[in-house]
Amino acid sequence: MAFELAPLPYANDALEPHIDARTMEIHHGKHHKAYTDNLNAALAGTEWEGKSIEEILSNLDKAPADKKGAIQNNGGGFWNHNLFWSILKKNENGLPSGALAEAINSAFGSFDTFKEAFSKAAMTRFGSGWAWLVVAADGSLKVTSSPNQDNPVMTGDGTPILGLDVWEHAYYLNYQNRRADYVSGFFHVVNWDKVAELFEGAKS
Ligand code: MN3
Repeated sequence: MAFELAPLPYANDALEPHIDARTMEIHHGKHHKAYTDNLNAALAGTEWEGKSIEEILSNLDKAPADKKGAIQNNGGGFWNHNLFWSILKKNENGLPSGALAEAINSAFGSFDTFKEAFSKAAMTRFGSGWAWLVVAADGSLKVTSSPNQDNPVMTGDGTPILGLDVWEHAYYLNYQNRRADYVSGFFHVVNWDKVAELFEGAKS
């Protein structure tokens, strides 16, 4: 069973003005679709066909040598964007609440300090990559970043519950070179209820 590109769970313009409709259309319909198609092509005819994406990403060292690069890049791209679409929603300046808010305060001191650390991870990732909030094996929250389409599932650094795509394709139409403005806009479109749900799932 090949991997499938799921439809966006909202309209292309649902995140405007922070993420524009045209960017969403191309990002999902072209970029994410290409990762999905290329992942399927790389897996076709290998013994990895039919494995879950998490199983694939956490066992890349066992991938067929001639396919490893394609599986890593496109498998990461497939997984990362699935997470990304799921945690986006206009939040009207809403903040995390409940157990997630407590865990953020406990790990970072305050929401603002967390936001600063996450924004710094997004800003200092040179070139293309992602910033992450992960639940580490001991249950604690950590901010990290990775290059290209790599992610913490591959490295065993924890379970991502929030991810920000800082590839230029994610913001260039609307923000051009102003990554800082894109990162700042991102905090208006984080679906904290979904992040809280992922947080609960990662702990159990
Ligand atoms: Mn992308």
